[in-house]
Amino acid sequence: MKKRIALMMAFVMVMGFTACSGKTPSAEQPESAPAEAPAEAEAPAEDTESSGGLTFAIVPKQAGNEYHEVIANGFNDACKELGVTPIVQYPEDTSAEAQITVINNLIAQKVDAIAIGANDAEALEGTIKTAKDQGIVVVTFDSDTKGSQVFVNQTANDALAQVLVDSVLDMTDGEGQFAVLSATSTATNQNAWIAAMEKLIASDDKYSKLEWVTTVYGDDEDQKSYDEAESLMTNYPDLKVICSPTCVGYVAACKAVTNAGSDIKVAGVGMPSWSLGYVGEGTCSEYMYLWNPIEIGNLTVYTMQALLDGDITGAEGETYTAANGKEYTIVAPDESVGIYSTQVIVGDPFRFDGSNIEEWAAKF
Ligand code: RAM
Repeated sequence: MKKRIALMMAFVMVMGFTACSGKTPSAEQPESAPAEAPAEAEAPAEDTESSGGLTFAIVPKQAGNEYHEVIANGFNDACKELGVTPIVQYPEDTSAEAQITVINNLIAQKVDAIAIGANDAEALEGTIKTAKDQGIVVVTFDSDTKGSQVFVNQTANDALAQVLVDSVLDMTDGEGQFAVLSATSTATNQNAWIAAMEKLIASDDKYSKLEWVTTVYGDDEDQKSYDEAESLMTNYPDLKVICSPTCVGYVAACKAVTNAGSDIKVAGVGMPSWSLGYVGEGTCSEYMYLWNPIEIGNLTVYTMQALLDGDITGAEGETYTAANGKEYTIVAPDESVGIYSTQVIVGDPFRFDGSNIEEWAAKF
């Protein structure tokens, strides 16, 4: 048992170091940035309160998915700006158990605050309670779980559901079959977005001719996601659109339909740097959406600091000025789609197409 724990400690430490030493994407505003560009990271004001000697840890969903590495880079940058020591520790796999192991190690290290991109909506609750009982601040980002003090949500669920469903409506020309290619079946964020899409489709007649044939799970693994996209093409010969609300699934679907020479269109959220060549006129995906993952990492740190400083408790309706100078309001949970924590929203979904994808691919 001791040996197993020592091995796991070694794993998370190595992963932590690897992530910390990763390249930091530039967050400078390009001169030609579109008017409604994803929010840019801004230099925070000097922190004078409680940053001395603090250690903040981040536990993303998985190693090897650059989306999470970019968030971790934003986390590291903001920690540096506040004079906080950052720790980035990836779980061994995408199970809740692997995250629990990492969180227990962080509790033992007596860190001051932990941010979790949760792989399960409920299974981490007991471990989070242990952390909070010891005075550790716990927030979630990217994907929520029960027990978090605040969920730093990349974008409002309804806003994302709206652009995803409208993309499907547009790419199917208003009617026909589409399928969703998700990440893991327990990912809170994926399930929240899927639930919000279902609610939206049921609420408006203009979506009544869309046929949602199935939802499949690529587990945010490149090959599995590609294989799932191929199976969709085989199993549903009349399929018009694959909608993937995960960066890994989105680009895998783009590759699968392009390699097959299929007419199927791909909608969803993607990383600009991965999606070059697949987004724009004449490709499988005229446009896609995302937000600025660097800012998720930044705001996660600022929110942890605000909780530690006592500026907020995490209650709905509280407002705070983050270290980037922007004011944020804590909004209600959305239990109807599986979000149990109060939320702070990073920004709106931003549309990437042939006109701007190259510019943003240089950043993330
Ligand atoms: C994937 C992950 C992540 C999600 C992004 C958009 O990389 O599933 O949780 O938020 O895509």
